[in-house]
Amino acid sequence: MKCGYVAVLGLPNAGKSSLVNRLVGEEVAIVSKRIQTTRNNILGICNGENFQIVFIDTPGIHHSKNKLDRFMMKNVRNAITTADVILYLVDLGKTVSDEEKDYIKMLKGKAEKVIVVLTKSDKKAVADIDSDISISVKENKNLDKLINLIVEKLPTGEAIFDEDEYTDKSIKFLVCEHIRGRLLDILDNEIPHGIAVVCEKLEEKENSVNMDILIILEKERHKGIVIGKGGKNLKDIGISARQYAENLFDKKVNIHLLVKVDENWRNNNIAEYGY
Ligand SMILES: Nc1nc2c(ncn2[C@@H]2O[C@H](COP(=O)(O)OP(=O)(O)OP(=O)(O)O)[C@@H](O)[C@H]2O)c(=O)[nH]1
Ligand SMILES: [Mg+2]
Repeated sequence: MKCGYVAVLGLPNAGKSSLVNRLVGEEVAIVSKRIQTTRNNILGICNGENFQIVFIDTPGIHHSKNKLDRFMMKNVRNAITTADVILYLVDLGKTVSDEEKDYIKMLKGKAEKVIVVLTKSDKKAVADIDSDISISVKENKNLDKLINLIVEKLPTGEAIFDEDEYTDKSIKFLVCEHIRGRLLDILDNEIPHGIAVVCEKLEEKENSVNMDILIILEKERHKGIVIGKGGKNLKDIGISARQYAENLFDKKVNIHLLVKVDENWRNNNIAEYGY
C-alpha cells in the first residue's frame, strides 16, 4: 500500500486547512477568513483502498514578529523535514510575489516531491505561476485528481495509523481550537491574533465530562468584546463548544469558560498556553 506524510504548505489563508478537512472528511483544523488561523501542525489522515495519506496541516508561512510566530514557523520547518511529499498551495486569486516564487524554487531544490497546487480555482485568476494542478475546495474540483497525484508519489509501506483514526490531536485540543475558531468568527476584526484557548481541567466521568477552559486575551479592553452584551458572545460560544464536544466524547459535556488577560503573552508565555 502507498503511505506517507504529506505537508500542506503555503501563505496564510491559502486554503490549507480547508483542503485537509475536506480530504479527511472531518474538521481537524479550524478555518477562517482571517490570516494565521492555524498555529500548530495538525495531522489529518485520509484512508483509501490502497493508500493512507497523513496530511500535515501547517501554519501559513510568514515573517516572525514574536515568539508565537517563531513557534509557528518552526512547525513549518518540521513538517518539511517529516514529509514524503509537499503540497505547496497558492491562492489563484492573489498575486504571487517574487519572494514566494523564490521560496517555492528553494523548496523544489530541497525536497524532491513538491506539488504546486493552485487553490480557489473558483476565483478570478490573478496568480501567475507554473503549477501541477488547479483545485477548488469550495466547488469540489479536481480533488480526486489531486489524491491520485499524491498517491503516485508516496512510498510503499505499512499504514502508519489505524483506519479509525483521523487526527493526532486530542479531543481537548480540538475543543479549544473550536472555541478559538468561533471567537475568530464572532470577533471579526475587533481583536487580531492575540487569543489563546487552553483547557485547564478535564474531568471525564462515566456519563459526563467537565471542562474548565481558559480564554487568554492581550488587552483588558478586549474582555468586554469577547464576553459580549450581557454575556451573549460567551454564552453562544459555550453552547457551540458543548455541542461540538458532546459529539466527540459521545457524552454529556459541561464547559466552564473563563476569560483572562495576559498582556504580551505571545512574546512571553507561549509554552503555558500549549505552543
Ligand atoms: N473561494 C474559495 N475560498 C476558499 C477555498 N478554500 C478555502 N477557502 C477560503 O479561504 C479562507 C482561508 O481558508 P483556510 O483553510 O483557513 O486557510 P489556511 O491556508 O489554512 O490559513 P492559515 O491557517 O491562516 O494559514 C477561508 O475563508 C476559506 O473558506 C476555495 O476553494 N474557494
Ligand atoms: Mg489553516
